[in-house]
Parts: sequence; C-alpha cells; structure tokens
Amino acid sequence: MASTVDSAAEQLSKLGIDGAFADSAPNLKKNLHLLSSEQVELAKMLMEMGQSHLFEKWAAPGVDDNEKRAFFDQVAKLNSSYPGGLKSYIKTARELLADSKAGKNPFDGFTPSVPTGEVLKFGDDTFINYEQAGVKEAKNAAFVLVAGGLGERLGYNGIKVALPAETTTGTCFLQNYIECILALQESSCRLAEGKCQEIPFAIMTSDDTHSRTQELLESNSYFGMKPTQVKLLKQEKVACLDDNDARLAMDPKNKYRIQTKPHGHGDVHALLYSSGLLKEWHDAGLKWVLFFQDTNGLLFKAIPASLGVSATKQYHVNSLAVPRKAKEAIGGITRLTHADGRSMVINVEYNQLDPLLRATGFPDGDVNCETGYSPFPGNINQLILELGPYMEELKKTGGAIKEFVNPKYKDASKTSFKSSTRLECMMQDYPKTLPPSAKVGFTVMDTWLAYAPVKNNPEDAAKVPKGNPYHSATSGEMAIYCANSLILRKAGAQVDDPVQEVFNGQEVEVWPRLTWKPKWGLTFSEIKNKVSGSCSVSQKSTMVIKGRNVVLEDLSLNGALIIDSVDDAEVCYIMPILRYGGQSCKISEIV
Ligand code: UGB
Repeated sequence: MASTVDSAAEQLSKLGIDGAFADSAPNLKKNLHLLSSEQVELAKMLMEMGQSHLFEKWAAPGVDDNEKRAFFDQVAKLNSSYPGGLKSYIKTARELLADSKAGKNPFDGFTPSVPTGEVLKFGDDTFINYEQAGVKEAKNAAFVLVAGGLGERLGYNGIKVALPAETTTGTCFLQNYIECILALQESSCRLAEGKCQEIPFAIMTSDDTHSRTQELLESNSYFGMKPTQVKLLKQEKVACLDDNDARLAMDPKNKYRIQTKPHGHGDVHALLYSSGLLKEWHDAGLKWVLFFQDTNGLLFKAIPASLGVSATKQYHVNSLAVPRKAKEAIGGITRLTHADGRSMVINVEYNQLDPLLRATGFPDGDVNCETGYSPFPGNINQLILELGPYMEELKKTGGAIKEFVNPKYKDASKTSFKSSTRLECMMQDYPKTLPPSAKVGFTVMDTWLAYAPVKNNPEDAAKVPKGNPYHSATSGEMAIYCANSLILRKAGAQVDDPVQEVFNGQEVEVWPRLTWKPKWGLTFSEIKNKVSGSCSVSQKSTMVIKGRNVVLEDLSLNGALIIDSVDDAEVCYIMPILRYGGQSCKISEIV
C-alpha cells in the first residue's frame, strides 16, 4: 500500500502536481496522476468546496480508470453549464438550504396585494384592435417553447409535445404550435410593407426530451417550417444535494457519477443568452421574445392580442394570465410591496401563495372572492419580453435566475432529507432582478380562450375538487372544441349548447367537435370574415377545415364535414350546394 502511495507521489511530482490538497481524500490522491491538468483543477475545487466524500469509494489506480475520467467529464459539464460554475452552485445551495432550515420566508418584508393589468374581453373592439396590432408586430418576434419537462404528473413516457391536442384530427401540440407560428408569419408579412423575415422558433429540450423532439421534427419535415428556422437548445441537469452542507449526491447506481436532476424552466434565459441566439435575433432587428409551455392547445388564440398589448403599452415584460380558482396549481400574479417601499409585480408560485397570504394578514389564505375566483390572476407562463431591455438585463446577469430549493426533510429537526434535492429556477422569475423602472405588466384573458394545459393523469384529474379545472388530456381536448364553438358563435354562427358527459371519471362539457388549421383563422377578424349568412351547427357535429380560403356561408351542419383544399383554392361552402373556385379543392366527407 505504502509503495502505491509513494509511487503515485513520485508520478505527481514528475507531472508537477502538488497533491497536498487531496491529503484528506487518499483515494483521490492515489488516482491524481491519471487526470489531466484541467481535471486536477476541478478536483482541487471539489476539495475546497467540501466534497471529499465523492472519492471515498474510488478504487486503486488500474481499476475503473476510464470511469474515473468520465466522472471528471461529468464534473466539467456541470461546472461549465451553470453560470458561475459548480463552486457558485454549491455556495448558493448552502445559503438557500440554511434559509430553508431556518424557515425563512422568501417574501419576508413584502405584503401582497392584487395588481391591476389589462383585462381583455374576447371579440370586442379593444380586443380586435390589440389582435391587429399583435399580428402587425409578429414579424418582429421570436418564439421560445420550453419543453424540457418530463411530465411526471401526466404519467406519460413519451414527450408531451408529441401528444395529440385533440383526437378529431390527431394534430400533436408541436404541429399545432408550428402551424400557428407559420400562420402568424404569413398574416404579419401580408400586413408589412417592407421586407419580411421568417419568425425564429427555439425549443428548450433536456436529456429527457431532446432526441425525441428532434426525431418528431425530422420525421415530419418540421411540420412545414424550414429546418433552419428551428433551433433546439438543450438544458443540462444540475447536481443533487444530500444534506444542508450541500454535499453533492452520488448516483445510487454508479459510484463514479454525481446524481443529477432538472433545474427547471428558468434555464431558458441563460441558454438563450449563452447560445448567442438573443444577439442574433437582436442583430436581425427583432423586438419581442414570446415564451410558452408544452401542452396548451388554446394558447395561440390569445397570442395576437397579448402581443398587441405589449406593443401598444410598450411593456418590457407582459405575462399572460387567466382568472384563477383558489388553490389551482397555477401561480398567482401578485403585487409585492416591501416595507422599504420597493414594489414589483411577480408570479407567486401556487405552493407559496397560501402561506404568504396567511402570514400577511389574510387569515383564510388562498380563497376565492365574491367573483368565485381568487382575486389574484392566474399565471399561465406565457411571457412576452421586449428583446432590447431583455438583452441589457441578461448582459448583467448572464441569464441567471433567482433559484429556490425545496428539500423534503426526514423530521422536524430538518437535518436530513428523505431523498436528495437540488436547486431549481422558474422562467417567470425573470422580472425579480429588474429595476423598479422596468415596465412589467400582465394581460388577463378568458380561460376558455387561452388556457387548457394537459398536466394531470386521469386518476389524479378525477380527484380534482369539483369546480376546479382538471388540466388533463380529456379537459384539454374538450376545451379546444369549446373555444372553437364559442368563437364561431361570436362570428355569427348558431352553435348548439354542449352536453355533459363523463370520461375517465371527469365530467366535461362536450361541444361540437370543431377544428380548423391556424392558417384558416388565427384572429377573430379573420374568422369573422369567413363566416356569413345563417350558419348553424348541431351538438353532434364534427367539422375539420384544412384549407386557407374556405368561406362558410349559410352552413347547416348536422353530421361530419371535412374541407381539405389546397392553399390557393377558394372554397365557399353553401348549403345545400357546394360552390368552389380557384385551382382545386376536395370535400373529403359529408355525412
Ligand atoms: N420545463 C422545462 O423545460 N424544463 C424543466 O426543467 C422543467 C419544466 P410544468 P408547473 O401551466 O400555468 C408552471 O411542470 O409546475 C417545461 C408554472 O411554474 O408543467 O405546472 C415543461 O416542459 C406555474 O406558475 O410546470 O408550473 C413545461 O413546458 C403555472 O404557470 C413547462 O416548463 C403553470 O406552469 C412547465 O412545466 C401553468
């Protein structure tokens, strides 16, 4: 044994490495000569940061040497993908774990109140004007989808963006999103007098979703988008923590690996910055960045108007919100005013709102008011940021977002965890570092128009308290039919009321199954212009519009209608005669 240590010491001195830093980790010291100089520097940093336990089970040189080098490859990656490196991660973790142990309220000193924002009513003049302003502005926008989440609550093994948003056409979320962006691009270009550019689309993936997202895009020819228009940015996981000293957790299956977990959707800001994409967009003259989540089939119905609000009000940050039911698992948009006079409008996450309210003079906590909703608008995590101020802020922060830690303690002593934890961050916390001069606003839309995420598995959805949304695949699909029916009604068609049905233990309203491609109508004005005369649709009907220039005139539908026309065809559907012009069109099915 002594001779191995001696020979390792000799080799180290030959390599010019002073191994004294590893005296308290003999198994590391014995293996130091296997490492490159960069790896030795990383080993020094780990030792300085109190991580000697990572080497306790290392074998003697000659055994598992490649695994040891792979360990340092992992450390190098963890170090380079975190703003400020692993050292900074461990330091922050210690601070946040100490605060958590002490039960420190992250909103200490702040009093919550209900903020005022822009409340829109679908289809009125203000809404139509904002939609027009939004469409005009869309040519200056870039879209960012955060799609690195595993969707554990949904209990689905695949990627969520590949799930069908509705089963009438089977269109998956990603296809819907891309077709919406392309439709916006086209409408915006039509309005623009100058040169038009393609709207860039970035998708944040993770190890859990990256290759499957890429495959989905490639096997479907990017759903009509140019491959160069789409950029995938992969977020890295962060190291797990075993205790309040922020000792990094070993992977239970491999003594040469650190256990890692996702860091949260807040990573998107650092990735956009470090990848150079933001600069590229800025240099190309873009003005807005729109962030959205993986499974909201309604979202783009609300995008044009909310972008219009941003442009008109010149908001640096605009969060899209909907009326929120108390205790619903969506954050509450809240004004926080500090005792020292500071004030900010920010999302308070759903698990923090109730304790914050109780601690600040609202003894009932998160409850509905006389409207039947929480007075705090619900954050649906659709953010619109003005690119210029966003870039300026990220130059200062590198995109680092205020993190939090949520350890599950074994007992009240709060000295050990049930399982390892990690630091997390959320994209909607971006405004937390902004100066008070920043223009931070929000836009409230009707829930039926803007928000129907698919997050919960059927069993859990069936247990949701009556009156609260299920946020399941069933409710997500039904919400699309409901929204389309209400939009057609507003456009002048007579659409039958829904019937109540129970699927997977969830009672839902079933409206006629009406769907259309975004290029047929993304804004209310476009749709209104394509519906005329006396149109009626019965509850048991299904309609799919796949063409662009399809006009519904005196439509009386009681069955199934699929209109599938090429883009240049002008199709006018008049009951009982079909009249169409242009180059070609196909009425696939009329029952
Ligand atoms: N996501 C990532 O890209 N990377 C990650 O590491 C984690 C997630 P969830 P949750 O819909 O209204 C959010 O898990 O907990 C992506 C807001 O915080 O669905 O329901 C993931 O793929 C909350 O304030 O989030 O909460 C998905 O696209 C509220 O707004 C997105 O991030 C709520 O969503 C969200 O992940 C909402």
